[in-house]
Amino acid sequence: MMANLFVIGPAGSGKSTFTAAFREWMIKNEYEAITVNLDPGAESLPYLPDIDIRDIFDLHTIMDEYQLGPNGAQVVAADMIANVVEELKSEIEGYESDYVIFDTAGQLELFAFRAASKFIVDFLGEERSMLAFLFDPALAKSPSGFVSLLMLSSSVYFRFYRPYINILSKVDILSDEELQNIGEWSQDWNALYLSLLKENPGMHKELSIELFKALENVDVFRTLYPTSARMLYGYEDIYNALQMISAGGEDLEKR
Ligand SMILES: Nc1nc2c(ncn2[C@@H]2O[C@H](COP(=O)(O)OP(=O)(O)O)[C@@H](O)[C@H]2O)c(=O)[nH]1
Ligand SMILES: [Mg+2]
Repeated sequence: MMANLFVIGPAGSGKSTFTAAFREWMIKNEYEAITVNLDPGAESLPYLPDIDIRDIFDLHTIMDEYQLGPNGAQVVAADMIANVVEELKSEIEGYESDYVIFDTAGQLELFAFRAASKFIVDFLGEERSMLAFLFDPALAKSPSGFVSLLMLSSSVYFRFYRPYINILSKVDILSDEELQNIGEWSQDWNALYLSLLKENPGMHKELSIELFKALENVDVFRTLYPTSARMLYGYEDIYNALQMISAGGEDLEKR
């Protein structure tokens, strides 16, 4: 059984650090996992990727070749990954690893909202691909930020239409109270609705309860898995959740 996990989230939400920490947790627990860096613009990474898109092409060459600045080059690079998926796929297959963790481009929209990415996910194994969407505490700790992340996470789901889990990163920087609030909002639309009104009392005019009920109907209120890379905390629950999704509850064989 093989699984592909695509790590997605806003810039700075902790994707690369999550990739490093989850890999480390897996190896420690004697599971096989490899990492793939899909961010051609990564300056430095907190792990040594087994497979690295930067070995195939790099941003500076694209900037020179197409006369683009760094932002334009990032967009071109995001699309260019689609041209090298066969190469990526055979490299990945060479590892025969159960788990493949993909770290995606710093800016979420470069991965989530470019046509190439859906193709890449499907080509690399539609049936075995899952998404992990990271919630950055800096945004998630306010009700309005939390709602934004929920919607962004479901946009990504609609884009790829693969099973996904929501992950709260960097919980070591949150107070107990903040953590508790976030936990409630993630499960209970009414708690979120009330907190949002408290934050922006004027909002009651526009904010319809129907919106929240509709969000609940598309299953956005779900477990938000707390993690901290700094404390190597939370990865077992994530692993178990992914196993439930990918193998119908089966445990991976130990090496
Ligand atoms: N305190 C703390 N900081 C973290 C954690 N995970 C990531 N960070 C920091 O958050 C920043 C962004 O992380 P990075 O993985 O580069 O985010 P990316 O842009 O989504 O890949 C870096 O400064 C990380 O050191 C964590 O669990 N705890
Ligand atoms: Mg990164």
